[in-house]
Amino acid sequence: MLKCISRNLHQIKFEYFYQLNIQKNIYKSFIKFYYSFSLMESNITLSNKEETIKFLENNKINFFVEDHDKADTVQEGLEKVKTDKISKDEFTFCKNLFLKNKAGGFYFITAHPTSQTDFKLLHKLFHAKSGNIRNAEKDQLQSYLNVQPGSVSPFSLLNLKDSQKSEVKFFLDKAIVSDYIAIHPMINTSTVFIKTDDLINLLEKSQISVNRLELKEPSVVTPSNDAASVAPKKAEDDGKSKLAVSCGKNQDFAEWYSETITKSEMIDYYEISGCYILRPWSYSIWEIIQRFFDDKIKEIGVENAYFPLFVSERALNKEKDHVEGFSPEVAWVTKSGKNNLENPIAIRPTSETIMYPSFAKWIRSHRDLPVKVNQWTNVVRWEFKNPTPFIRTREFLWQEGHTAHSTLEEADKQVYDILEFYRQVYEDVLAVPVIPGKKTENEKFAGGFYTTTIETMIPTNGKGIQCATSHNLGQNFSKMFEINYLDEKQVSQQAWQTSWGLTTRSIGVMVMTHGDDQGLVLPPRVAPIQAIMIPIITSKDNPESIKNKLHEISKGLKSIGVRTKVDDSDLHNPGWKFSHWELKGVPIRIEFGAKDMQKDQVTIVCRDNKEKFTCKYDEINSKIKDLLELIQKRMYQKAKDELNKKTSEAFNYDQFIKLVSDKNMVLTPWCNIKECEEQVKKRVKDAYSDKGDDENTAATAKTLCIPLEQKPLEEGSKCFFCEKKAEVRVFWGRSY
Ligand code: 86X
Repeated sequence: MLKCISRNLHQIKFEYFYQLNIQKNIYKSFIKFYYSFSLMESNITLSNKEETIKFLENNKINFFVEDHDKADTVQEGLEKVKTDKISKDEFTFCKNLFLKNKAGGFYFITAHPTSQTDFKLLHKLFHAKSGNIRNAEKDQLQSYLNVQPGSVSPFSLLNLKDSQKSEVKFFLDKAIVSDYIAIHPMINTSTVFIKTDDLINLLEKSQISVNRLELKEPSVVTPSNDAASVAPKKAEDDGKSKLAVSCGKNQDFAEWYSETITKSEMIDYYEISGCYILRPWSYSIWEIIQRFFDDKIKEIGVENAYFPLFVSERALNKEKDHVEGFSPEVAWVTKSGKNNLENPIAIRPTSETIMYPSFAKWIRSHRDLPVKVNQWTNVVRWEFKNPTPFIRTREFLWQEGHTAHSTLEEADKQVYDILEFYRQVYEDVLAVPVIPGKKTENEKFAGGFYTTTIETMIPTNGKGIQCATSHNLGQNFSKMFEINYLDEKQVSQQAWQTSWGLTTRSIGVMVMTHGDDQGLVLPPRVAPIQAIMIPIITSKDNPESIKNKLHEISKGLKSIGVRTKVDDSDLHNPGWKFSHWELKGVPIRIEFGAKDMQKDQVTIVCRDNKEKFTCKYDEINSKIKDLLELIQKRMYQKAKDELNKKTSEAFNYDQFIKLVSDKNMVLTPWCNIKECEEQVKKRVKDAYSDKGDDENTAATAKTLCIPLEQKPLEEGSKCFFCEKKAEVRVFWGRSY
């Protein structure tokens, strides 16, 4: 009953929100009146830029046009579309989506480039069942909008025939508030800057209603307002329903992940898209990772420091290759209070350009080398792809290490020492198997000489994921920043540099690797609580004697370094507590009641494989200590077996695409040529988009790494794709 009411309330809230979200534009009635005697001719056709411009001129619209290189994606558009006629914040370059629903209708959405437009959100906003909204087909783009993929813009809506107008609903993102809107005139080598109001008028005049849409989660249910705020009634307090994850990991992985990290109290959502709150349960995992890695790097002479959060435009742009391709992601501070800053300053996306001027000052002679500095900080990268907590977020925590050396060999050693520490963080601490390797030319950090990486794959969705990277920067940065030193012969030399980073993504990878249908499963080495102790008290028992004994056992365990907690609160019954701590992934549960007490024993349950057994008092300490190590190993082995099962070899494209589609990480003999990699990516992308398959359209294959350990290629091995001579074996995967 309670559940039922709460669900209905939720529904009402949802619908109310929905009505607020999608409001008919207020201009509508006014425009209707204003234009009632001048409704536009129906069935116009705009086929190209010239016709579009002519059309705007005929309608006496003020606008201007800028030509540019072809911009096939929003990202490219943001980089290439420029004007000096108005300032950056006076216009919005938009992303446009043409979608179809199962009922045969279409949605056209013009969104702010930073708004979320993932299918999960769209299904929620349009009350659609998962999978019912998809990208429209290429031939529908043609027959409805008369436009090629990549050039879709609201202008193409003017091509709708009268008979089609009722089939297509147009939505303009509420986040578009600028005076001007920047959209392609039927072709993406050119952009028209037009007043947003003028565009709305034009569309309305053509009998296309403009609905405004708020691209935001309709509601966020967190454990705090879902489960915990409802005082548990004993009868309902079975530890299921409100607390538990509502779907299986294999059923709907994205939903499973989102519920697992919120209900386990790792993450809370935040009102700014792409930013999340790390609650103590996840932050303390980060602290354990920090402690482990920090100790390791200090052993090889790295020192911690802290550099400022801000970077000037001049410094940021000093090394071209470094910023190239990244610039749309840089977040800028442009104001203080109401006043514009004379020189806007960027928030660090990474700190090469912040640290290296200091390196240049500090390094004079070969005796000053090596310099090895690390900092634990936050960074901001304003990503446009779908954010996912831990995995891809706009602000994240990391360590970034930067070193300078007098020889290339010393820099090489530094790069690989760090890579080995990263492997240990993942394999030994997080129990996640990884593959150390080198990035291909395409995938390496452009500002550097070569990039090493550890990679893994999430077996549930088959996506490859970069876990951490360690770069040899060569002398690129030392040239630009003049990091020079005098060698033994007093000759000026340029330093050799490295940089390396590990982020809070590691927590997300760990959750995805080990979690199960009941929620988190934490490897003992990172579990904030390793053994949760729950008293089982019935009305006949003396609660104090049971609780006291548990506290005594807990104290003993603490004294040998086990992280324990006695959950003796009276608020919840044991069943609720079991589910709660299971969901939070605590590796060991110790149950203790009157029956156990009579036999001088406790009952132990393992989170990972659900095994249950008893243990006598005097054996508890050694048993728990061993068990934690056993669970750690068992979890690693299980993850490793699953990864192996989904790792295969392919020797031609047909084998390759089958395996990639079947969520495998694929090792192939390869020519190691840049263009070949690009062609593979394109062919895979086309193969999926032809299918119009939602789940797969986002998936493209890319190289993960050239593994450091690989068996030698056989005589005469050919590249699996272009059939030139194979030079290496490379791992491919679907990409995040
Ligand atoms: C690349 C390189 C490197 C130190 C690491 O991978 C480890 C730690 N840095 C990071 N990278 C950028 O250089 C970059 C630059 C800008 Cl301006 C940006 F907006 C985003 C970036 N993302 C990654």
